[in-house]
Amino acid sequence: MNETRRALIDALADGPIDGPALADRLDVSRAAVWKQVEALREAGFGIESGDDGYRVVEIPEYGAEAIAFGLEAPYRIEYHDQIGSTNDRARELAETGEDNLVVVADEQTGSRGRLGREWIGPSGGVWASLLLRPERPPAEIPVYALAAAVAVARAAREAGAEAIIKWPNDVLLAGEEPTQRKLAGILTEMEGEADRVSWLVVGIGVNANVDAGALPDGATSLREATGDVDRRVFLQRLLETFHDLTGGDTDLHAILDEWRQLSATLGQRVRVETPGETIVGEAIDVQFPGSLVVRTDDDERVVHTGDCEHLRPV
Ligand code: BT5
Repeated sequence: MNETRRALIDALADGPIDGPALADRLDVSRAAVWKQVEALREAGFGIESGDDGYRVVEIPEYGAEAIAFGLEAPYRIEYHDQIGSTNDRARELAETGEDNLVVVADEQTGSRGRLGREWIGPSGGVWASLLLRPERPPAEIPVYALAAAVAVARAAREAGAEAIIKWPNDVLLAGEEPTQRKLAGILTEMEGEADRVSWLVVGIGVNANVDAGALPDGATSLREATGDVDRRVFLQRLLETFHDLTGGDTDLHAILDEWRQLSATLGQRVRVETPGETIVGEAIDVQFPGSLVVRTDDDERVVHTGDCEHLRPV
């Protein structure tokens, strides 16, 4: 989507506006405004022109323009009906210098989980990868994944689903264990030097309007929990929360408190498989930038990375 299109969408989202005012605001000719309005109509928008100017009366269900319409976060959207992996596409765009961009797809045919695992991404999900260039050291990056989990959980709760977070950043739907099932996963990838990130891709996969039968065992979807959601609104809320938590000079430490409030891991007995060992104990806290503090029989351990399983109390 080009700059003029995005500016037009932003202007129309603010309310009715007439052609001359639009031409002024977009700094283009009235003919160019008309052409862009026609393009939006072709993209599925209902736009009436009345006495007070152009007015949007219908927004398409999903797609780049629909997601951008009314979005209160500074991201551009690239949309695909089908793609291999939104993370792969975002990484490709990172090489071209892009920033503050979100790659969104309806369906993924080659999406990835962590550690080379497969992610199933059928049509109807919310599959999105944010490409960012935060001016932060790489050591702080894990907290971005926590922020993404908070953003997903909040959007899911707004949609009526009782979402909780399992360390580090799986979003589950609450229920009696072991029936807590996975609603969403997050995969962050980055490139940088010791003291500065070059690019960061935050890949977010939410099983939204998807049949549970299309997902692996242990997975669930918003369709199963609450019925279908408006993916446009869901993704907008998610992106807005993520931006509130991480944008500009925000204090990233504040993310931890938000995470604690939504986490189902704290206070639980857990087994964490780290690359080197297995740690069993009670999860007592999370520490910046996202490490889990586990009290074992012998001492307290700070775990930076691993797969976590909630255990029944002994
Ligand atoms: C994750 O990995 O949970 C991170 C998933 C990130 C997916 C997003 S979608 C947009 C972006 N583009 C990508 O290519 N990826 C990101 P992990 O914790 O490793 O969990 C992977 C495991 O979850 C798999 O081994 C399966 O057991 C299970 N799984 C696969 N697809 C699933 C799904 N749709 N819902 C729930 N669980 C799933």
